[in-house]
Amino acid sequence: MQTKKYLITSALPYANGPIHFGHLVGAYLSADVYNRHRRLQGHKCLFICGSDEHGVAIMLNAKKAGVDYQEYVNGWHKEHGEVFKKYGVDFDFFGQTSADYHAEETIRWFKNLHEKGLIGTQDSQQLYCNDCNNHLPDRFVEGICYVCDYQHARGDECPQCGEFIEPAKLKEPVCKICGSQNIKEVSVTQYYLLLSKFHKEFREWFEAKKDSWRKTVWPYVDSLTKEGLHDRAITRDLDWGIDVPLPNTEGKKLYVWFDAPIGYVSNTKKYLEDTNSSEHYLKDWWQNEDVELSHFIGKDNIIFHTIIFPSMSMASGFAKAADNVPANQFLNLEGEQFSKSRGHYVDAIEAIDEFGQDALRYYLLSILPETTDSSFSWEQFQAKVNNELANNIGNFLNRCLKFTQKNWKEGLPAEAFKGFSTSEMAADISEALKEINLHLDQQNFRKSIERVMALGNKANNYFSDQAPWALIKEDKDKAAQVLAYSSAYALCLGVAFRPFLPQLSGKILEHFEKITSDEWLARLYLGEVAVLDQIFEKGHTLENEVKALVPKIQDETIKAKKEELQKLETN
Ligand code: B3M
Ligand code: ZN
Repeated sequence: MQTKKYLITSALPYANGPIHFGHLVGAYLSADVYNRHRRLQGHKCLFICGSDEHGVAIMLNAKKAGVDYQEYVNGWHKEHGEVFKKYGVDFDFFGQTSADYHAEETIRWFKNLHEKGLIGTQDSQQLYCNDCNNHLPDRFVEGICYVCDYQHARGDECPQCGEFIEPAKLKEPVCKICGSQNIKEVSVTQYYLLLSKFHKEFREWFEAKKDSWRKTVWPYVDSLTKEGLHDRAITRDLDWGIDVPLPNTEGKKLYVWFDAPIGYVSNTKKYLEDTNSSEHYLKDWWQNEDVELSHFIGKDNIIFHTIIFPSMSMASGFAKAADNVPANQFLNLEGEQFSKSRGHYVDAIEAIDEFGQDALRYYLLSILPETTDSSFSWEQFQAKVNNELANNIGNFLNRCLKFTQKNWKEGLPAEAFKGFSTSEMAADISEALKEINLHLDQQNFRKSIERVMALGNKANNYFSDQAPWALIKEDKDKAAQVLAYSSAYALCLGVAFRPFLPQLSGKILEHFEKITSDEWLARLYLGEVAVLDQIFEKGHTLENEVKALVPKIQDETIKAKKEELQKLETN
């Protein structure tokens, strides 16, 4: 197979609060699976993320917490890094947008676009608090929405009707910094990204994506951009953020959404430097047309990743525009939106410490909101983990490995494996592995994990149908063959699980460590079952102790989880 390069990004999480399941399924788990998958196929990948550390929401929360901005974002950056590690989301680099290297890269982009005439000034009416003397952009002000009358519309958008808000039009505005209603309108000059000038180039690029992008993404962006592109204010009067790199702009910072996506690029640069790579972040990656670039995001980030950042990239020439933007829909919790403030919320760290990576990755991947919103439910979590992962996969592996170890201490002989690689069963496995590859190539994650589970189901049925525990009493050689075939099946399952459940896969593959090589496993991953002949050439002995691979979740545990959630909600 021809090797390619893949640049994979996950939305930079705001360093502003805990990561929950909604985030994990939105932008991180599928990206991680895709990254592992492309590497297993032998391609060269970079998986880049980092904390998004500017913006008004962060400033408000840091003020509330009584710590300075840098200390505040550093705290969340550290915690998020730990969460990703626990969930096995294995970025090559997880940087910070408050770092100097990021400001440096962002300034290069700003200056370039400014020189090209794609950034210019416009005057607009903004709000200013007379009591605390702050400009009130974005979330610094709340008021009644002039479209739908919602009470808590913000200075940037109305969370109820989704309207893009002109702050000066908000009814009864309140300062979110000091609570004052003593607010005046001021005329302010800001810098704008003049996207309206880039419409033609944008559409040329965008229209070519029609057939390859998700049906939840392309038509939406199409409707937003058919007629024209809106110019966007990209500066704010704030004291936290990257300084506007032009004379006479004191007190002005770049808007968080201008610098955040550039974080993908700056973090790549920093990563290559830190690892003493001979590669150049632009020439070898971001400007390299042979690289496939995918942005993994939740649906609320579509506009910036499909319109604004691609336009900035193409106009500056600093980066290629995305090849794919596999945006996910939302995940709810027991049918309702996650909400930390209402207590409708699950602590992702507590959950993984209690249930482990395999159970949570499995369940979250199986309910990935790829085409429609989906919902996390504790009961369904238990049912899926117990019935599918434990009873089906875990049960098969346990039975197969334990039975082998007990009855063939000296190992299964080579003859017992003869014929497997050319059997119908092996052909079936090969087909499944190839299909899994294809689904993953196309970023269809739910279909791919369903296919792995179907493979596991077949293995379990084969084992039950052959009933080796009875067979061994009549014909030990025949029983040896059943166990050899089952072991080969187990190895294939271990390989199939690699991108999805790296821990479970590792525990399976450990039992075959002595007889497999990376190259053989890589070929098997692609569906080349002939390699099994080489792997089992001398038979197979299980040397390590066989432990239960997938623990079941007890009813009481789930009951406790549901009660905990209710308690939090009523508090
Ligand atoms: N931080 C929004 C979010 O976390 C934003 C993404 C930036 S990606 C460049 O939902
Ligand atoms: Zn105020």
